[in-house]
Amino acid sequence: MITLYTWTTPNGRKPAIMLEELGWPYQVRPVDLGKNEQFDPAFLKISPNNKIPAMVDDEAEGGPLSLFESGAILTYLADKSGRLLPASGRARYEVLAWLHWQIGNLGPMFGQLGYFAVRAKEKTPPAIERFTEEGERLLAVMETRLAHSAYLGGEEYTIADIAAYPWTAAATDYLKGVLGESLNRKPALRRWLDTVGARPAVQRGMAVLKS
Ligand SMILES: N[C@@H](CCC(=O)N[C@@H](CS)C(=O)NCC(=O)O)C(=O)O
Repeated sequence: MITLYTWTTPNGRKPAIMLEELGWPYQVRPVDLGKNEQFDPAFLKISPNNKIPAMVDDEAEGGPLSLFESGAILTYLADKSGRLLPASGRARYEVLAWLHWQIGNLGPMFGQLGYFAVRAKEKTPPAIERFTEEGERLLAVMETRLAHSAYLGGEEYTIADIAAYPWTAAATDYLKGVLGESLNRKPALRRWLDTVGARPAVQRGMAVLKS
């Protein structure tokens, strides 16, 4: 059995979407970030960086495997299933490049933008400006890529799309006030959002822990 430790945030959605795509049974353990449960010592043993998502696979080769970092979890599940990531060659590295682009860019920048523009009680204009500019730049990077490629990692839907979807969808929702206009001027990106968002597994993964 796979246990997914997660919460209702974009990073937490990624492995839920992947597990829904695979159709594998898994149990969800909520880690309520609002109650600081990510700092619980028991959770720290699974996720030493105090962040969700994390995952334990009791049936991993060689014994139970505990993993943190969404990129590692997605890669592991893709390799274990043989799906949504080419097994070798150039196509694999192209997908991994876009997966790592999401982990190192889209997630952290949108996360900071969400904090400064939406969640922070005290507003800091230079920080909002800096992360809005960076957020718009990243949306433009996606638009350029998707104008020439059906999906982020290439012509097939892969874990690179799963990683980027929950964060990009935030620009239509939680971050709409700061990024919505910029997103509306990006037809290739809107087409990708509609295509990926129409997948039943994506809809189920996005709904995990939503009451
Ligand atoms: N690079 C990590 C980022 C994980 C992350 O930032 N998770 C956030 C939720 S979206 C979190 O757990 N925040 C809790 C905290 O910062 O205390 C990944 O991709 O898994």
